[in-house]
Amino acid sequence: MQGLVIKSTGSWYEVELEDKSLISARIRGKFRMEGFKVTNPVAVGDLVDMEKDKDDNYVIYTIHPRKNYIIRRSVNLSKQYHILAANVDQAVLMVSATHPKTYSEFIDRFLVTATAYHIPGVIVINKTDLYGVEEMAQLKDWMEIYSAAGYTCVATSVVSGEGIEEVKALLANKISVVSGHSGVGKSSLVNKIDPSMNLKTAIVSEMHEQGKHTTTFAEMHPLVLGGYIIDTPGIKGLGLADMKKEEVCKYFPEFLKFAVNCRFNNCIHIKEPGCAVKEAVIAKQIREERYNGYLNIYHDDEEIHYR
Ligand SMILES: Nc1nc2c(ncn2[C@@H]2O[C@H](COP(=O)(O)OP(=O)(O)OP(=O)(O)O)[C@@H](O)[C@H]2O)c(=O)[nH]1
Ligand SMILES: [Mg+2]
Ligand SMILES: [Zn+2]
Repeated sequence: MQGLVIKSTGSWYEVELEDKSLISARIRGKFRMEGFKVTNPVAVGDLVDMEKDKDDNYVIYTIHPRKNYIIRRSVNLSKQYHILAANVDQAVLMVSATHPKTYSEFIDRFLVTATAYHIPGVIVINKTDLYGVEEMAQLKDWMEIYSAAGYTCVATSVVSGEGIEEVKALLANKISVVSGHSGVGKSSLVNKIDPSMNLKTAIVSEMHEQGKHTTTFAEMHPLVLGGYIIDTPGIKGLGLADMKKEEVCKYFPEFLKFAVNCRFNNCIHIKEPGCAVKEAVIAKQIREERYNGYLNIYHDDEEIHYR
């Protein structure tokens, strides 16, 4: 019997069967992940095979191969990892030009992480009803910059209804992780597209700030339009990706087609001679903001942990 794990408490898993009914299951035996130790072998988003034991309890005995997963260190600097979610179709970052303002640096970081996880990034720019001239210019810039980089962008307002149908279409029948700073309107947007969700606001997230030694378990909320929203208190910025400094440029998709023409094949587009990426920035084929975003991330060791 096959099912989709939609909630995990550590020892029990809530699994949705093909007929949409929910059951509780345990795991049997050891599940190993190659390369690193994990604190939770099964995560939300996992497709699993189960059978009933002699007491009629469901037992998970196989996890299907994952197309991707989001992990974080279970405790800062420890060697153990916690899998937050598996088989994610898209990582949606909700931002706003005001109340609160999201900084482009944060968006670039988020996209690097999502891209490194092989999860398509989507930017939802909310609260357009509050935008004046300056914020409208920011909105236009973001739309241009991130669309050109290959990411889907939508402008929305929970108040005016702008973009809501577009968001519905984006979320339908997909597993989406929704992130963004506190107050940008994540819960409001989700409640708007699916009033049955009735998501709590503000309070929840405060208790699970990043860096604390709490193990947070994600939960998938089924949408009436089909698909699921994963709202994980603790991964507002998708957590941290482990990568070498030199790898960061690989996760700026719009650099790649130019990078093949760099003189050195290990060019990281910082100060190498004959760098086609830097030439493309000068020729305005790559947005300067994105290149600067890259430099910021490259030179900053704080949020992304380098190996
Ligand atoms: N004007 C305006 N206000 C909005 C919009 N979307 C949300 N809000 C308001 O912004 C505030 C924060 O919204 P929430 O949905 O709680 O934000 P959140 O992203 O879920 O915040 P956390 O749960 O703390 O991470 C609420 O007062 C909402 O009513 C919008 O499009 N326009
Ligand atoms: Mg919320
Ligand atoms: Zn280069």
